[in-house]
Amino acid sequence: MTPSTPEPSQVTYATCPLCEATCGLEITTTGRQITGIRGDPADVFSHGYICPKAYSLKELDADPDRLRGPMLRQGGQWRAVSWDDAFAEIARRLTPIQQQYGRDAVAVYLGNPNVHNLSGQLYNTPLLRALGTRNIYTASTLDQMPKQVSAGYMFGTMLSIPIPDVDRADYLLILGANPLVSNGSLMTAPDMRGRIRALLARGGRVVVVDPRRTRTAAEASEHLFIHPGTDPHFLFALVHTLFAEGLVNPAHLTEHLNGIEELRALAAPFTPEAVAATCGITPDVTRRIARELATAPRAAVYTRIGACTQQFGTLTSWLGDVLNALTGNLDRPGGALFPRAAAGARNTSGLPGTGKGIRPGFKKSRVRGLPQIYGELPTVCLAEEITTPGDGQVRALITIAGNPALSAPNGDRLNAALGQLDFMVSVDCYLNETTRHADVILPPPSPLQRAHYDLAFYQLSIRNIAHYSPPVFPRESGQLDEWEILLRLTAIAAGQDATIPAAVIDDMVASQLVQREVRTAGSPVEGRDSAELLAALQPRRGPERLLDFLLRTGPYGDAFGARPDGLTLAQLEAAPHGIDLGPLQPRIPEVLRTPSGKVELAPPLIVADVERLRAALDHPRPPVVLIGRRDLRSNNSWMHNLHVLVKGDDPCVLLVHPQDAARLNLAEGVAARVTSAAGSVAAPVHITDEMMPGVVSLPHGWGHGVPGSQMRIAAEHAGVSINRLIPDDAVDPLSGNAILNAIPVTLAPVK
Ligand SMILES: Nc1nc2c(c(=O)[nH]1)N[C@H]1C(S)=C(S)[C@@H](COP(=O)(O)OP(=O)(O)OC[C@H]3O[C@@H](n4cnc5c(=O)[nH]c(N)nc54)[C@H](O)[C@@H]3O)O[C@H]1N2
Ligand SMILES: Nc1nc2c(c(=O)[nH]1)N[C@H]1C(S)=C(S)[C@@H](COP(=O)(O)OP(=O)(O)OC[C@H]3O[C@@H](n4cnc5c(=O)[nH]c(N)nc54)[C@H](O)[C@@H]3O)O[C@H]1N2
Ligand code: SF4
Ligand SMILES: [Mo]
Repeated sequence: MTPSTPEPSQVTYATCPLCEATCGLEITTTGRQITGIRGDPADVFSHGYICPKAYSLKELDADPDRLRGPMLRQGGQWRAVSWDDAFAEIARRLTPIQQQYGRDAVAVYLGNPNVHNLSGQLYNTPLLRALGTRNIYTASTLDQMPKQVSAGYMFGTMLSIPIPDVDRADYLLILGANPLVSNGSLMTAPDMRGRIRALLARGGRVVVVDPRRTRTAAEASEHLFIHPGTDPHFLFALVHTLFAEGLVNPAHLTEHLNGIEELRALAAPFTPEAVAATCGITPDVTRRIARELATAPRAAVYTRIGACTQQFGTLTSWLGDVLNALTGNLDRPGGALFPRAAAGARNTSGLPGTGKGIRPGFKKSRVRGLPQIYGELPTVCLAEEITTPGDGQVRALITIAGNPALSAPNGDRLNAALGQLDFMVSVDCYLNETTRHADVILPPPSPLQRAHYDLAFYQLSIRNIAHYSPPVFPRESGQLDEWEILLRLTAIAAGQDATIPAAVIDDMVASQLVQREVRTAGSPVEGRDSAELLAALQPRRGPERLLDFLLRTGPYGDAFGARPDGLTLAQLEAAPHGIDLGPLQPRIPEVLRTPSGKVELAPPLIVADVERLRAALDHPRPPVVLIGRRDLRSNNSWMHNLHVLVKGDDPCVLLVHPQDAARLNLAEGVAARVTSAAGSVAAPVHITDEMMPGVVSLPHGWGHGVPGSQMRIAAEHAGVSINRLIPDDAVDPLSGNAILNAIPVTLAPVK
């Protein structure tokens, strides 16, 4: 035997793509083996911070259940096929459906990991255009759509979302978020625990409003229980108090605001006394919080998913920013500011200070008539669009990085609907609860085999950051990158030859992007020759070419020579720990894209919904309501096949307050039957006074082990799906967003 020379070990710096925090990782490898994953201490943003999910990337990469090649289902059996055969089959089945029933017959569902993936960010749009369907559904209407709508009306683009300046604030009012567990959302901020501790150490205060005493609440200066779904009443009472006590002081913003006097009138009915019983917060506490917010030197109100996924999600999202404006904290350091992202932000493109604003969609969903918002229909409509016969019925579905079978309301109904499709394609790495219904599955490479740049999250970040990371491992030979999969689907969707190589369509996508930009008024390359710019991007291809273009035409970019020291992708490649572009800076009025060029504090469609809110003050409260929660070692529905994350205590338990448990005869560790208008599940009870009495909680993303799925470890830790309990008949009307919290339920011990 000859002694083998040990392979040299190598270090790659990568951005963790799993959540919004964008932590820098230092990944050590030997050949195709990962020998270490740790936080990158030199990362300009995360400084070495990571959470337990980062380690799971190794297991995710190695997971034998993760699909490595295309799969085709025939006669109830799955078999591995070549890429060409997979695309040929898709063309054979999809095109006739488009031809016979029209473009709307093909629906698309885009899931959350698309926003964590350069391919999804850059190449879903060409596919959607080629499909030409109005049946576009995404996880956004299960999540942040209300915030996008309120931001759009107030500031002019959907991602102009004011971000709390956590590192400089003296006071934070947090509603419906648990960033110590979720690691932050619509607030990219690695190590929120450290940042909150620093805020408290400099004498600041953090107040958390939540029906559950969460980890974030436990870390805060004060926690207020609130009845689920009543945040807008509480926030309106704060607005009311500011006006009543002469505490409204927009300061530097005054000349940039429209609608202050309208707000005063709108807030009139919402006195602290009027909302007290509804919210479960006493008038003296409400007044004190209003005064604290108004008098803190630098404060921010932050609302997140618990505040979005409720009956009045858009009003709640709006009121948070109204408070930021009325207290003069909007757009000032230490308050809530707009990031200035290096690439891809609408609020850095075109002419500054004014724009078209946003308008609600003209198109409506076929069955229920709910409005299309930002080109999307509400995901709660998907099942009925599949099952209701008639012109425009959905007959085929493409899911990309989504698991609506577990993540969307009324899971039983949606699962039945998915089973009824004529044809379904999933771009996905697992054979799971959703993709088991597919006819063809096209798997992307492992997250460690692709480059990364957080196009979305740097638009929502507490500092301006730019960080590109290359793949840790090369792809296996023959494996397509996800953008190549999407472009081959694009060709099929456009009715073209299924064998057209991705590179050909990629050239068209790049050329269209460049041509659009040179025609954009206010662009740093306005009027330039697009052929010259395309040549300057050589020899890059795929996401790197598009990203380089977005960076170079972005606010820090080199504008292809016009700003010689400006940013390029090459500079990011030379900075493996990222580039810090500094703290957030005031951007009003330049950031605005409203037709008036002002911040619209009282947008007409939002104002029109206030009467519904006032009427809700008189509604009786159900005895028990259900809310969701997140767990640190979990990520929505799809990382439960990784032993490192699921070992230990069962996270899928029903949290119940001791008083409720006693009243309803529920015992610790014993299953309770939870029943709602939509369905019924049984889950083990955990009794804890961290819940508000009358409120119970289940996490989402569980309910594995269903027939036909192939995730062995997840099946051993199946849990139950909360979304079997969540009705799909009601939405926040302004955003079409699902209502996932404050669901009336009854509880009974399982005999
Ligand atoms: N009741 C209740 N329901 C909820 C929520 C809640 O709080 N309560 N939260 C909602 C929220 S905020 C969200 S974002 C949604 C999430 O809802 P979804 O986006 O529908 O579901 P995920 O669980 O994120 O599933 C992601 C899917 O993408 C696949 N995947 C992972 N990485 C990749 C990749 O790189 N490429 C591709 N092509 N596929 C990949 C996974 O295998 C999985 O099938 O759930 C929502 N549902
Ligand atoms: N570990 C982990 N991290 C994640 C995810 C995950 O699944 N696991 N998912 C990622 C995704 S897709 C997202 S969108 C983000 C979400 O990030 P966050 O918004 O921080 O999400 P949660 O941790 O669910 O926190 C929501 C909080 O709202 C509370 N809540 C529920 N109903 C109400 C209500 O009516 N009013 C108020 N005031 N509070 C309410 C819940 O008790 C909970 O504490 O997290 C991301 N990060
Ligand atoms: S906090 Fe998010 S980005 Fe950071 S290591 Fe954990 S999963 Fe990755
Ligand atoms: Mo989400």
